[in-house]
Amino acid sequence: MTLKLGVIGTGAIGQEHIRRCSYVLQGAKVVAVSDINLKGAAEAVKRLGLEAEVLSDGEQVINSSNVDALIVTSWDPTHEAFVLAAIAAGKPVFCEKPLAITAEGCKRIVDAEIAYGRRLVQVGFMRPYDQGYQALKKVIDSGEIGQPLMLHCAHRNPAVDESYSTDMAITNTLIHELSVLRWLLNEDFVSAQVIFPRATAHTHAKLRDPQIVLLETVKGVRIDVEIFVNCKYGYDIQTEVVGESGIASLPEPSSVLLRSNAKRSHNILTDWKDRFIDAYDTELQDFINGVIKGELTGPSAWDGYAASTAADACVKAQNTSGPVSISLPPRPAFYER
Ligand code: NAD
Ligand code: NAI
Ligand code: ISE
Repeated sequence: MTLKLGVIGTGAIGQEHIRRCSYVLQGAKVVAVSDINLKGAAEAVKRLGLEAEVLSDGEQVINSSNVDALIVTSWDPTHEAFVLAAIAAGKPVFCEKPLAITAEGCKRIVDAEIAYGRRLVQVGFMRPYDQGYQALKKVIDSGEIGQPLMLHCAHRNPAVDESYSTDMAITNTLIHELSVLRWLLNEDFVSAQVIFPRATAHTHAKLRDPQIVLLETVKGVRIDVEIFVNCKYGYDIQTEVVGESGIASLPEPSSVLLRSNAKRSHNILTDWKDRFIDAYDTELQDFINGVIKGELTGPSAWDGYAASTAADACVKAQNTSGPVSISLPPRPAFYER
């Protein structure tokens, strides 16, 4: 069976996901796309050599009788409505992070999916599919460094444009850590605090950059995450886990050690597309296989809701001096793995 996909949002990651579904992965083809920038969508279809219809809006893609499943890669504030419409149409949907801008929005999706009676939603949290994160989790779970006590993390992007605002450092960027660290430690967060160091001269009026987010988990693990989205030098993701008897760090992407011009050096990546390229392939193949088998097992709407519950607290903490508590209701049996 070839799964017929509709893609809503043909920007940076939309085009990347279309390319991988069309030329890298097995079992699917893109048959329809849409974007509020219709010209951009038409150009993307041409550039990527697709035989896909360009429809005038996302609703048309969702309700097209030719489309079996959806990929939502439009801007963050549009995700919730498209996912709810996909559930209403009874179609599986892979939605880029965040599932919705607020926990309230994610909860509406969780409620709609439970009412539908079967999992239809996978969220684009790709880091659990990354071999580096998998190796780090294996070390933690083996007990080799004892119980995790503290984590030091960094999420650095070279630059963002003027549409990126202070709250997006949480809802658009930190959301990856809010999700992957729950998975890595197998526990939820109880509080968040945000600290603003001296601002970089490379930021703009709407963005306080960098930020430090301090998180606490149910078992008392303390986590600091530096978010620095105009760091200039590269795209750099760091996670160091300090345990009772040792320290485990996320592996660096492999790169040749160069001795030249009186220096020893490694290249640093500059683009998120390259840093997790294999993980994006694996997460989407998992989605395609899951839809064909009728059983989705990747990051769920509940995972999207849990991450956004913590994100809500972080956004509140950006405007509060002390910690803000985080409270997640028990996971419904529907989402037990
Ligand atoms: P982008 O701005 O390059 O692309 C977004 C596209 O969506 C644009 O082409 C825009 O015209 C279109 N769009 C906006 N509203 C729309 C609507 N209502 N209907 C149809 N199309 C619409 O952004 P991007 O970098 O591709 O990011 C897209 C999404 O992917 C975001 O939600 C982002 O958070 C997510 N993302 C995730 C990762 C990751 O590492 N998982 C990386 C990049 C982006
Ligand atoms: P982008 O701005 O390049 O693309 C977004 C596209 O969505 C644009 O083409 C825009 O015109 C379109 N769009 C916006 N609203 C729309 C609507 N209502 N209907 C149809 N199209 C609409 O952004 P980018 O970087 O591709 O990000 C898209 C999404 O992917 C975001 O939600 C982002 O958070 C997520 N993302 C995830 C990444 C990951 O690592 N998982 C990496 C980059 C982005
Ligand atoms: C982008 O949307 C992503 O998801 C990238 O993975 C992240 O590093 C970046 O900060 C976001 O803007």
